[in-house]
Amino acid sequence: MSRSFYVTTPIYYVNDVPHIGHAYTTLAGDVLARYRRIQGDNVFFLTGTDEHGQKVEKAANSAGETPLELADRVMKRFQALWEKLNVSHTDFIRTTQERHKQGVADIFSQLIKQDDIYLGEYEDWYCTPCETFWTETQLNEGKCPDCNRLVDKLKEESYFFRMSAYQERLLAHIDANPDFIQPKSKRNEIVAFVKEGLRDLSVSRTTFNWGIPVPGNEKHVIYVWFDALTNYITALGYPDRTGNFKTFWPVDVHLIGKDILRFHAVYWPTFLMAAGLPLPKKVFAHGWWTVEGQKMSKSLQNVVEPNMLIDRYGVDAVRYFLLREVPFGLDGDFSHSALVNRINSDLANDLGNLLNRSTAMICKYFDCQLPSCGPMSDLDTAYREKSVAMVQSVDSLMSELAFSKALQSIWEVISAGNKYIDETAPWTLAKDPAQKERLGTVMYCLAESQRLVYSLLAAFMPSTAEKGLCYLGTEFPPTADSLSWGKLTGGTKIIKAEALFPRIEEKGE
Ligand code: ME8
Repeated sequence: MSRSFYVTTPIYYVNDVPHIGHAYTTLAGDVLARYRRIQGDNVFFLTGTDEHGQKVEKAANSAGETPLELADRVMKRFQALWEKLNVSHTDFIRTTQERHKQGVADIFSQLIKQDDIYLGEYEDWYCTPCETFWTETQLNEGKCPDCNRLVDKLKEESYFFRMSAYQERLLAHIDANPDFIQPKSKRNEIVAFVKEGLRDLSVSRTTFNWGIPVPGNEKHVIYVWFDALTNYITALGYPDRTGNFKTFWPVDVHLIGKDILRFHAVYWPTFLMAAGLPLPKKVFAHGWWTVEGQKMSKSLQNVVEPNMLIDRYGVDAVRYFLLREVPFGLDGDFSHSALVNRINSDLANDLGNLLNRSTAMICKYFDCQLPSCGPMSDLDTAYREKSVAMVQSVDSLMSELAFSKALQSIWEVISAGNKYIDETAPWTLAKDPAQKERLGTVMYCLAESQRLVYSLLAAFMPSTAEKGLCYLGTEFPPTADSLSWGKLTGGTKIIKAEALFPRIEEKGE
């Protein structure tokens, strides 16, 4: 039976349109999902939209729409972008869907029943953009410590979740599961935060209506983060515990940005503990993108719109750039010139040229029929070993979510391929009929190594990989079985490749 693998992205707020930050997390999820599928896993890849809460209600009011009209409109923009980015999600959940609302109400009722949620009164500072309560001491000169905006004083009757009761269990869990929160620096931040003491958490609001009503007390709506986090199980059919829930829970990895780590590494696990459900295996917080050195923001008008990037540079160049440029987990900077540099050097020069040169030679010297592999020289063996080692190293790097390093290790083999051509000098071999078999072996090694390269790239750049594999006479998508040396057979029809990535002759902006 195949292994099951469940990966999620955050569900994005519909008060903002998608930008490269959202695209980044979703692409990371897609690459992981595609990679696990190649490995033969039964994959569930979830994304969606977070449609409740005061923030969405306010945005709808100022746009002159109902919150649901706003959600319907913006949700479609997310879906359209995921399609354009070639994202292969299994499901797209909206928090306004019945399946979700019922699941949230169910878990909330359960926690009320067992007294993990109780009715009390709240007085504290509230940051609406962040949908977060702060105590007086947490404020930064009277402002929200996360976004530095003004906060409001709120006093309201509220349901509370007994988060304080789970503090020690959470610390013990983090301690016993070193991989639970990643990267490590973030794990340390969370441990320090929890050790300072967890307060009970306000999990309902009475000051606005746009949310899921508290079962049995409709004056209250459920706190948007309680509502949103629960999507990860309602999408699997919870409270029904058969079917997808049984197959996929606990989740293998929640991919998130570092801005929402506390919700995923403190609130969510304690909700799950209270509900008697297993905790996520891993929560991975990636870094933050700035743009040309500045924070991306509407007011600076520097928000990078992914549709524009895709139209200008192509979907696979964008996918490659975002995952290659910055080690997953660190902050990074987006600039057009860096993107153009990557396209010209990594994609056009290294990757594209190697395929062009190799397929052109196979067509020229062997009439587009792949020759068989004859006896191998030391050069050939070294090239083969490097290619085989790449498959192993990508596998272990992917399990660490080290996307950029995985791409680097693929590119080492691409560079080795270009060097191999220079060292074996096929054009010289071609002049001597006695070297025909030797020439054939070199061509075989080039094709076979690149078959492995494109098979691994299928996770990162699916359409490029499909083209590459087609030129090499191989089927797409690749399978785990195809990830070993020697699968191409002599006589395979090779197609002379077109340029996969034409050079971009523009100055970066
Ligand atoms: O927080 N760099 O939704 P959201 C990198 N609805 N990633 C970025 C980014 C940037 N500059 N900007 C945004 C929410 N992101 C909640 C989540 S989950 C149960 C509820 C990405 O629309 C990153 O993944 O504000 C971040 O965590 C997410 O978008 C926040 O999206």
